[in-house]
Order: sequence, then structure tokens, then C-alpha cells
Amino acid sequence: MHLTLSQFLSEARRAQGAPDACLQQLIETVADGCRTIAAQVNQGALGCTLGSAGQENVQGEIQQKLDLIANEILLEKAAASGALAAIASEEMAQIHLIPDGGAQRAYLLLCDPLDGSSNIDVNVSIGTIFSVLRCPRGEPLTERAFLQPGAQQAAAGYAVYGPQTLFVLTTGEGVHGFTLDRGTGLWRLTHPALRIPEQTHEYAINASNTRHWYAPVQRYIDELMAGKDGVRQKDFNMRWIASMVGDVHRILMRGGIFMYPSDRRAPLRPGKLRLMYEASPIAWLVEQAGGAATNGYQRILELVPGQLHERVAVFLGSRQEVERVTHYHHAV
Ligand code: P6P
Repeated sequence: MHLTLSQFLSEARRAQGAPDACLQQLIETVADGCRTIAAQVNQGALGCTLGSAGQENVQGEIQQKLDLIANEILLEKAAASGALAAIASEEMAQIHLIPDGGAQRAYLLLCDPLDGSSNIDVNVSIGTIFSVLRCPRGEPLTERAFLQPGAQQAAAGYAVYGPQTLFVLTTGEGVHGFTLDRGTGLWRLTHPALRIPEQTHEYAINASNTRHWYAPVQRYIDELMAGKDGVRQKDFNMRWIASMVGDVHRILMRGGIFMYPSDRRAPLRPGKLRLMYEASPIAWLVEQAGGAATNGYQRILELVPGQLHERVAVFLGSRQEVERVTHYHHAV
């Protein structure tokens, strides 16, 4: 019988002494929020979740109704968590302090409540991404408390709302996937110890941006497209879901490389994806599964954020491919 998420975390705590009770409770709270979001996603046109909310987020992007609904669900669950001092979200310009956030006030939560919003109305996989940091002691609780490198995360993961609904988690002891049992509402362990193959024949990038790419990316993609007739001497396949969670889940399941580089469209913008609540949690999952994750030059987990919503270039997945494209960046 498949362990439930709670049984799995309790056993991990008994065996490894981690996660602590506070962190376990927070993880279960986030998973409960994802279950509630999944129910809203599954409503589709029968609910009030489709379409635009008619306002922009801090990124200047039009918010979908489900973006706001998912954000509210996580805020509500987090407020009741008791382990959380504050939460930051793609959908909120400022951090949100949890009123009397539990005696422990031990953790900070960051999230992209609904990743892949352009796919909501067309029924393509979307997801929720979350990252947990320890709350620094002895300093005022401001945005600055969140500005920690990804290597300091205490937990990270995502939920993917697709043909199956999965919750994928790391607390530093590997990557484990739990499938939502709709009959009971329980998350059940179905994908223990996920590993990313070092090699792959599959890559993910938005190829409509080809004319904007800088030389290292151009060189890397040209070689992939040359296939067995070129220097790589094998053919490659391309996938692009436009939901990072969807592409990353495929890579965790069978390998691949996901790329969102900076490009000439916005020379001063390091990339499209956000460091703290998209790239860092996913980078930790990928590294914990044996893969690699860089911004083209250094490990994403080493980057020290300068501000909450900063963006970053992303190359992550099968280690040999990430190392190759990163080498090309250094070779320029
Ligand atoms: P594009 C979704 O908006 C997102 O942040 C990621 O989930 C996804 O990988 C990327 O943007 C898609 O970007 O430019 O292809 O629409």
C-alpha cells in the first residue's frame, strides 16, 4: 500500500531526524492547499476560475482568475499553519506577514501559486511551485529576511495539475512524488527517489525566440538541431509546454534539458523566470535528483537574491547537457 505524505514525512523524521515537526506541518499545509487548488482547476468552465482577472501582477502580467484564487488558498492555509512567519508570492508585490505567525515563526514560504497561467483556459498542465526558507532570528521580518540563496532552502517542490495530480517534494533527502488519490483526498507515495538520467535526447526551449538568442545558446541549439549529421552525432526531440512545472516534471520522469535564457529582447533583464519562487525550488529538486541547474554561468542555488521578484536565466535538467551549454557560455 502506498504511504501517505504524512506517513512518509513521519517515517523520515523518525529515521533521519528531519524534517522537524514544524516543517512537516508546513509541508502538509502546502500540500493541502495544492489539493484545494487542484479541485478548483478541475472545475474548469463549471467553476468561476477561467479567464482574466482584469488586473496586472507585480511582473506587469495580466492575472488570471485562477492566479488570484490559488494565491488566496495558499494565504489562507498558510495563516492557519502556525509554523510560518511570512509568505511571498509572485502575485503579491510585498511580503505578507502572518498575524501572530505561530510561536515558532520558524519558516518563510515563497510560491508561484499558479505557474503556466496561459494554459489554464486551454486545459494544458499547470502547477504550483513552493520554496521554504528558515526565518532568520534576531532581525526585523522584512523582504530582506527572504533574500537567501537557494542552497539554504529547507523544503521545495511543486504540484502539477495534469492528467494525474502529483505533489513532488524535496527536503534534502532526494526527490519524492505523491499522487493525489481523488477517492480519499490523500497524497500517496508513487514515485520514490526520482532520478534524472545524465544523458538525454530531449530539450525544451521556446524556439520562437531563436533570432533573439545570444551566441552560446545559438551554438548549443544549432548542434542539437543538426542531429546525427552534426557534432552531437545523435538526433534530438523538442518539447515546450509553456508551463515550467509541466516541462520539469517530464524531465524528472525521463530526463531532458529545460532552458529559458536571457536574450536580446531585454538586454538588461537576466531572463524571464523568477529566481526565488520558480528557479531556486526547481533547481534544488533537479540537483537532488542528480541533475544540474545553472544560469549559464553558475549554480542557481549559489545566487544571492538582490530583490524578491528578480529574474534569472535558467538551464536545468540532465547533467551532461547542462554542463555542455554552461561550458559554451564560459567559452565566449
Ligand atoms: P513563454 C509561465 O508563464 C512561465 O513562467 C513558465 O512556467 C514557462 O516555462 C514560461 O513562462 C513560458 O514562457 O515565453 O514560452 O510563454
